[in-house]
Amino acid sequence: MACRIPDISELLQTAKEKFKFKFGSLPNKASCAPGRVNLIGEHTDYNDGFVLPMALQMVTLAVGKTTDSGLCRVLTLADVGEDNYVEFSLPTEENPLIPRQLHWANYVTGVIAHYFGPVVSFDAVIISSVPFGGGVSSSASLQVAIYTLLDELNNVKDNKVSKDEKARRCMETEHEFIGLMDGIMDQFISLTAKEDHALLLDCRSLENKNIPMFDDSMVVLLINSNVSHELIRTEYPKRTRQCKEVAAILGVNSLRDLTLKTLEDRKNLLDNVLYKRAHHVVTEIERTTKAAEALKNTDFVTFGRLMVDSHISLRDDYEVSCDELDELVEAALEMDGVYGSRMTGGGFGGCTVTLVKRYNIESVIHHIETKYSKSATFYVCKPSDGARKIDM
Ligand code: GAF
Repeated sequence: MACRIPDISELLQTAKEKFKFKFGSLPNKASCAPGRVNLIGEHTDYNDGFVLPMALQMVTLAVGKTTDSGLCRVLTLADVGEDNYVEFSLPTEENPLIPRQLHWANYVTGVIAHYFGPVVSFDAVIISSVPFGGGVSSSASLQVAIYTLLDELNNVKDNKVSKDEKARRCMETEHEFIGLMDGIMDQFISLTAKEDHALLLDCRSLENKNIPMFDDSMVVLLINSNVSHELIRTEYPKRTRQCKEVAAILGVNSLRDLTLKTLEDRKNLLDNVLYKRAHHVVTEIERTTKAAEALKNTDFVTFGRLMVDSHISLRDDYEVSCDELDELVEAALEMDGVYGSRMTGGGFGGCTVTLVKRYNIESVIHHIETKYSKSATFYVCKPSDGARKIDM
C-alpha cells in the first residue's frame, strides 16, 4: 500500500506545539522546502550536464522566532540518530561558524554561514516528511528551508537575492560544511519547482524550463528500498574525482564538453573504469534532453525506455546501484502498465522512481511488495511547488 504523506498543516501544527514546549512561546514565522525525485539525468549535475527532477509533496518545514539572546537555538524533530538539539552563538569575524560534530546541525550552521546578509539570533524547530538517507534530498530541503526561514526572520523581500544565487549558496554549504562536492540539482529544484511540472535544468548555465506533467493517466511511483545511506560515506566523492580525472586527461573543462564520438576517438587514453564512468555521463546527458522532449510530447513510452537505459548505465558503467535497487527495478518492469523504472539520486541505496499507468498502480505496488526481499516504502508522488513561506 502507498504510504500517506502528512499535510503541511499537520507538520506545522506539530512544529508549533514543540516550539512552544521547548521555548515557551509560539513561533511567528515558518517556511518549507520540498525533497525531490530526479526523473532522469543522474550524476550529470557536477559534470555541467542536464537534469530533469521534480519536487515532492514531502517537505522540510521550519518554524522560528527572532530573539535578542545572541544565540541560535535549533531543535529538529527528524530522526537524526544523534542529539537533536543545538545551540550556538551568532557568527562574528573573529568567531565564524565552522562545521560541528552534529551532522544535521552542519546544514543549519552552514546555511547561516553562507546566508547573503547578517543573521539575527533566533529559535527554531525543524520537522520533515522527506525520508532521511533515502536519496530524495532530505539535506537540500533542510538547507533551503533554513535559508527561506532566515529570509522570513529578516523580513527580506522575495527578489533581493536570485534563486540561482540562493541555490549556489546552499550548494556551497554542502561543499564546505559537509565536504560533499555535489552538484546544484537538489538545491535548485527545491527552491524553484513549480506544481505539476518537472524541471529541465542546464547545470552549466542554470537555464531551465518547466515541463508540464498534468497527465492524469500516469503516476510517478517512488519506492524507498530502505537501504539508507549518507552520500559522503559512499563512493560518490570517488565518482566526482574520477570525472575530473577524465576531463583533465582529455583536456576538457567538464564531461559536458564531450560527445560520444569525441569520447570514443580518445578512448585509448583512458583505462576501462574511467572510460565507463565517462560513457555513463556522456550518454546520460543525451538521454536527459531526449527524455525532456518525450515528456513535453507526453510520450511516456519513449520516456520509460530512456529511464531503463539510464538505470542500466548507472548499474553497469557508473556502478552506483545496489542489489536492492536492481531488484526493485526488475520487479517493476515485470508488470503491465509500467513505462519505465530506475534508481534515482546518488545511489548506493535510497529510492527508485517508476512511471506507471494509473489504472494499474495498486497491482504494481502489490507485485513489487511480494517480490522485494526486504521491506520497501511506496509513495505516489505529485510534482509540487518549491520553497515557500507559510502563513501562520
Ligand atoms: C546527489 C547530489 F546531491 C546531486 O548533486 C546529484 O549529483 C545526485 O546525487 C546524482 O545525480 O543527490
